[in-house]
Amino acid sequence: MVEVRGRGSWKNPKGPNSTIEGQPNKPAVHISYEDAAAYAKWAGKRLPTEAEWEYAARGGKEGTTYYWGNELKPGGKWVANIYQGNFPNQNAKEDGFASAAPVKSFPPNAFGLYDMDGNVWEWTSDFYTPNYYAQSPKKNPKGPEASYDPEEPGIVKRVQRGGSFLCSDQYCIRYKAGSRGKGEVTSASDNLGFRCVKDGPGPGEQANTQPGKSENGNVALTSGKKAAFCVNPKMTKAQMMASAVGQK
Ligand SMILES: [Ca+2]
Repeated sequence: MVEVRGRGSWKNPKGPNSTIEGQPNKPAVHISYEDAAAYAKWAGKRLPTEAEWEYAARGGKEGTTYYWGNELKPGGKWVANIYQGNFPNQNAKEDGFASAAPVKSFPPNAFGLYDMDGNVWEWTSDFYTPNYYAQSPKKNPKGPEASYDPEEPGIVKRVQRGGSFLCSDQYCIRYKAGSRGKGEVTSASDNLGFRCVKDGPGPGEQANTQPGKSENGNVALTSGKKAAFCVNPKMTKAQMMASAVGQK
């Protein structure tokens, strides 16, 4: 990652001479918040709030160490793409992947959502502040009105969630439930992507599809939630390429 910083793009993730050909199912990366939000709007969707993301990641679980449960390796198996070994020089890739894995390489959660944890970080729509949730609205909080990072005041940042293939127990451990990241809105990296949500019918509103499904097949969070997350985890390189040529 380090050697291509500042030169990669979603079409050239490892530098100007690299390509995404042959790897359409890997998550699209090197995309800033502004570009991710613009893509979501173009697609008739939006980025999730941090609270929506958290709800989706839990998949109905409460208070577990990891979103998938309390054991790092349930049944002795890795269930998310993170970093094993001596960080950052000795990637043991016990989970099978040294960098981003194709989407759906690991089991979905109880909501049918893939890769909420690990693989690549995901932008959310919330502005970043360190303590918003100490006093946030209890119902459907949408983030603070503006960002404030005491470490870099004046830099506009949004919240990132989920951790990535670079998260290690020797480093950020951001695959733990509740972990948060942050990023300046024009920044991008090869371990950062996004996923979209689409508003659906709320409680008491008539659904035009079968319960639990939105019109495009996404799984609704619950009958009481409006946002529906894409079952297809994270925007893939193939989807981004289709967008680039004007297709949905
Ligand atoms: Ca890995």
